[in-house]
Amino acid sequence: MHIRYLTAGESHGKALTCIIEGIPSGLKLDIDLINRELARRMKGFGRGKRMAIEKDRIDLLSGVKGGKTLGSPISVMIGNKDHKIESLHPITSPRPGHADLAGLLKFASKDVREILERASARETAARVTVGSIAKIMLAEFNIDLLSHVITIGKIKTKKTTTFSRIKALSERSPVRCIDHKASSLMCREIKNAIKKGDTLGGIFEIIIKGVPPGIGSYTQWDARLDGNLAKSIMSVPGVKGIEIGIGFDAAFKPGSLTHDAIYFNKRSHAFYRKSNNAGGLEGGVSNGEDIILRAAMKPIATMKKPLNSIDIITKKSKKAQIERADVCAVPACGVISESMCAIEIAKGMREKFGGDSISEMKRNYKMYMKALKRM
Ligand code: EPS
Repeated sequence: MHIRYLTAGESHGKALTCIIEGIPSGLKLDIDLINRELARRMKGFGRGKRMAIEKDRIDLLSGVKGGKTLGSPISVMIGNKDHKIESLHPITSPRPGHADLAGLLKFASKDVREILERASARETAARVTVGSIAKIMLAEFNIDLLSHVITIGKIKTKKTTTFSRIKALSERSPVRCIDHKASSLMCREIKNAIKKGDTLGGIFEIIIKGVPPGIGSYTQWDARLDGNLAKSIMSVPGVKGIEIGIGFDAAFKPGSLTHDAIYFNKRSHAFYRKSNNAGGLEGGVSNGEDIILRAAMKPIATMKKPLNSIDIITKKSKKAQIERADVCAVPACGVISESMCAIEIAKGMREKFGGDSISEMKRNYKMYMKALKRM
């Protein structure tokens, strides 16, 4: 069965919920791991006061017995402590850069509140829940994902190291940046933005390790893994750009300096590359190398020093609404995008290896991996 999921819930409603279908039976769901992932999403220097109010934890409603998945739909709830949607005042000045104005026009509304409640990035807590379940399934196949921050505002890091070092170092940094010096400069940039009533964006990278060759397909446009990963990251609030491997740089290089020459290791009977400019994806299919993606997040649209807007009732000029919000959420955006990628890889793995139970799926996976060695 294919993996599909839906989320529901408003930012200040009773709860966020999600239903996930297509997770095989017999998978041990580590609730603490899911809650830890939710806590990772809430972290990062520059996040707003809401993060101090909430303590996101899941309430598992269905699809699990004795700690293991049943193969039936899994439904989950995350309660909102700041549940006050019915008592919140109406808002009439849309924030440029947010869904406010487009949403008002689309849904024939005169209250921005009716738009922002669902458009808020709070919804991503439900997506991280789905992503954590996907990660638990992927761990059965030794597939692991990480995210780390490369730029915030004008501060950049160029440092890179091994997967496990990046994973450990990014968790220790307040902005998920592996470079200690850049990390403190990024915090300083965020502090300056707070002082100015402004906000900041940045770039983060996702690395996915252990994906076998052959996930995704070029045989149909919507089966391409590169397209599906890009779409899933682009759907995270605030993301404005995405690249895979060397991405936009490939446009400036000749083919001879772009494509990754193919080698064969006789001892391990495996193909390999000495470079990974393709970011692990060729023809929309995983090629066995690490999958590498980078995404650009725009600065948060809610600002303490707001831009000009129009009161939608009087049509007179008015400053955009000031709301409690983050000043910089690039680290969180990386964590959410990890989850989005985990879901897409999990979907691809389910399509390739099928099965109804995790043991059947693993059996199919092992046979495929064995067959690759005989090629
Ligand atoms: C968020 C919860 C929201 C915002 C933020 C993300 O809570 P509140 O609006 O009550 O402060 O802090 O949302 C936005 C930045 C946005 O633009 O929508 C969360 O849980 O991630």
